[in-house]
Amino acid sequence: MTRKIQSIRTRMVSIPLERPLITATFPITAIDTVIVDVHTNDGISGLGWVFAFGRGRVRGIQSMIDDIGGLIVGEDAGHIQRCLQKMRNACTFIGHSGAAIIAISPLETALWDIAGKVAGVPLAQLLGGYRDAIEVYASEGLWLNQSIDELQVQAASFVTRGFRGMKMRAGKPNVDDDLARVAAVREAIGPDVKLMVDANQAWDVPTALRFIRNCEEQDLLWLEEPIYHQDYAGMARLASQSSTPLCVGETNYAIEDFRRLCQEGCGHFIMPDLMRTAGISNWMKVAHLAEAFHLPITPHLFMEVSSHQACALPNAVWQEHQPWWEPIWKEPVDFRDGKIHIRQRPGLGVEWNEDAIKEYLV
Ligand code: SMN
Ligand code: MG
Repeated sequence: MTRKIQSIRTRMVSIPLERPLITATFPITAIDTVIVDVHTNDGISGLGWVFAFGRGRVRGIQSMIDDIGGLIVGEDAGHIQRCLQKMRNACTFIGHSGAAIIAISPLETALWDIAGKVAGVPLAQLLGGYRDAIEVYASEGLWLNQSIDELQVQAASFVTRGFRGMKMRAGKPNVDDDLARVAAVREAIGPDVKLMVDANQAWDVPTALRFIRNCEEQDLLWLEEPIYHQDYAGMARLASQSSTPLCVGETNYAIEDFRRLCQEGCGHFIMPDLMRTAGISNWMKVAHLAEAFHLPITPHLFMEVSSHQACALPNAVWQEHQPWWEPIWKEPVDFRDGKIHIRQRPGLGVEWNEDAIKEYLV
């Protein structure tokens, strides 16, 4: 039976943060998000969302989603690859990265949600099924604008909440300050909790090497995006000299970019992002590509979707736990014992909290 895509609804919400966050490359004051619902002619609907920082930019992305989404109205909702190709082809002229690709992601994700509902199985199972829970690391804190005392208190609180890993940010003007902050967090959490550091592309190769040479005793699980994400040669040089594993990929878009990251030895962990891979299908291709290179993948953000993907993949490790969208869900993800457990519900298994959405609508 075919089921046609009948209509698409987009809404923009802005979820304010109690305290602005600082990363090495941009400040964050609110999570500006486009939420997307795709409806079929037999009453099944699927959802997706994307975000950026800055309402004007996000309004632009919403308008792209409205336009690109119009192209798949009338298509068979089960023809996900066909819809994806149609949407990508429509963007060839303006390019296969940035807002165009980001706009495709929630539409494609919603089609997978629909497919899961039609099959009556969780997305993790639809994608192949490997496990029912994935370990997560806390990522909602340890920002650059926190003092060392604040870092230590927050890091300890993550351990108390049951996290067995956490990620802190680096990229202070002086790299020795970063090293002191990492040492302070390690001291607060002890040797057994995994610690990751994200430099958000702030450094050049010599600065990254200075950090790497002096962080060895902190036993980091990975150092993320030490330098500019397109500097493949620099990443390969760093990776070959680094005693700390490197994690790369969250800012890359195309599967061809990921082929370079893998083939040229740019990192030890590959981190695909749901928005920048245009949704679930290409994200999974990146994960399978990494497997061919015997590299683990670790999902960037989007825990409500990517925990399903990770649970379908033998080479997935450590889902990022970032609860920015918790205020707009009816029910948060099932986080217990340091893991996200997949709920045995069809599709993504999440629903909007419409009352909350009304409150954040812009
Ligand atoms: C990150 C992603 C999105 C916004 C801020 C920080 C960071 C991460 O790179 O990996 O969580
Ligand atoms: Mg990152």
